[in-house]
Amino acid sequence: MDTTNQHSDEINAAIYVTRPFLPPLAELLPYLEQIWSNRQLTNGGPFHVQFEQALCDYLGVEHISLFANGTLALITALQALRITGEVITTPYSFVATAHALLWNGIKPVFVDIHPDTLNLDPDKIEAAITPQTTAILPVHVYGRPCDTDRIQAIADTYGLKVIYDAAHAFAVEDEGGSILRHGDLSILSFHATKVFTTFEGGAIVSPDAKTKKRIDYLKNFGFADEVTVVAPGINGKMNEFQAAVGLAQLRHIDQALAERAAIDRRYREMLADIPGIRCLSPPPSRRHNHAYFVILVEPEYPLSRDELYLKLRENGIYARRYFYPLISEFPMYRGMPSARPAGLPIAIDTAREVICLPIFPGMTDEIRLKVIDIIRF
Ligand code: T4K
Repeated sequence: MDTTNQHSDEINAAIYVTRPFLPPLAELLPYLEQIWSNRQLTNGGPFHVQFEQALCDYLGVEHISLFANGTLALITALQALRITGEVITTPYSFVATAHALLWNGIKPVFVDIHPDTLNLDPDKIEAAITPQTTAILPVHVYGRPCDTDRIQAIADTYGLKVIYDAAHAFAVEDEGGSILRHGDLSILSFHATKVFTTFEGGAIVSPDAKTKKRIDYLKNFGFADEVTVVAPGINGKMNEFQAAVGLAQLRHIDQALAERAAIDRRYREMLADIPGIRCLSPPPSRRHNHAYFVILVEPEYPLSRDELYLKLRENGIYARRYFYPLISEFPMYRGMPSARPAGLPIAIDTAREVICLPIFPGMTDEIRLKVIDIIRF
C-alpha cells in the first residue's frame, strides 16, 4: 500500500474538532442480531438493563437512568427535584443548559465564571441568591471539575438543590472518586461529539434508588405501572440500539481516553512557546477525560481569535469557538438582568478568546503538526 498517498489524503481532508469514536462494527453485529431476533427495541429492554449496570460499574456510581439524549436528561432532572422559581447557572456553556430551565418554566440567573476553571465562580454565587432561588445548575465545562465543596457549602447554607450538568465529564474523577457523585443529581451526554457516544444519548446519576425510580417514571411519560401515571413525564427513553452501541463502546473507552491524554500532552509541549497562545492548565482532577483541547488567543498573539479561527478553516481545520456566543447573548436570554455584560466580564473575555482545537482518538501526528504549523505561522 502507498502510505505516502494515504497520509497526504488524510492531511488534506477536512479535520473537525472531533471525530466520533466507535467500537469495531464486527463487535456490534451480535448485539444487532439479538435485537432483530428478540424484537425488543426500546422501553427498558435487556441491553438497556445491562448498559445501566455496566455504566454504574465503570463510572463507580450506584444509580443511573439512561436517556435518549442529555437535554431530556437535564429537563427531567429539574422536574424530578421539583425545581421552580430561579436557578443560578453559568452563561459559559452549550445552550441546552439554560434551555432546560426554560422548558421547566424556571428563570435562569447567570453568574460569572472563574478565570482558572471557567466554571461558575463560587465567590459570586451568593450575591445572586434571592427568595425565589431554589437550585444551582453548574457545568463541569470541558470536563473540568467545578469547586464542588464550595458550591455544596453555599447550597447547604441557603437550602438549595445542586444539579450538575456533567455533559462533558464522563469518567472524570476527583480524589474521592467519580465527579458524578456530587450534588443532588448529575447529568451526562453521550452525543456523537462526546468522548463516549451512543450516537444520541444521555443519563442521570442519582444518589439513591428512590430518586432513580421517580426519574425512570418521568422518562416514560410518568407511568409507574400499566395503569398508573404519577406525573406529566416525557418520552426520554434510550432505545436498545443506543444501549448496544454503549455496551460495545465501553470495552474501548480506556484506550480512547489514553489516546486523548497523549494528544493533549503533545499539544501542550508544542504550544508552550507561542506568545499569545495560552493553554488551560491541566485540571486538578485525579482522572481527566481530555474531552476538549482549549486554547485562549490573547492580545499579544499577532492575529485576533476570529482571524486565527478563519485561518484554520481556510486550511481545512474546522476548530470550534465553544462557547461563543455566551448563552446570555442569545435573544431569549439577553434581556434578563443577569445577562447584562457588566456582570459577566470573565465569561465575555473568555468567549472572545477561546478556540477548541481538534482532539479525538485516532488523530495522527500529521494532523496535530499541521494545526501547530498554522498557529505558529
Ligand atoms: N449540556 C452541555 C454542557 C452540553 O455541551 C450539551 C451538548 C448538552 C448539555 C446537551 O446534551 P445533548 O442533548 O446534545 O446530548 C454539539 C452537540 O450537538 C452537543 O451535543 C454538544 N453539547 C455541543 C457542545 O456540541 P454542535 O452544533 O457543535 O455539533 P456539530 O454538529 O457542529 O458537530 C461538531 C463537529 O463534530 C462537526 O463539525 C463534525 C463532528 N461530527 C459531528 C457529528 C454530529 C462528526 O464527525 N459526526 C457527527 O455525527 O453541537
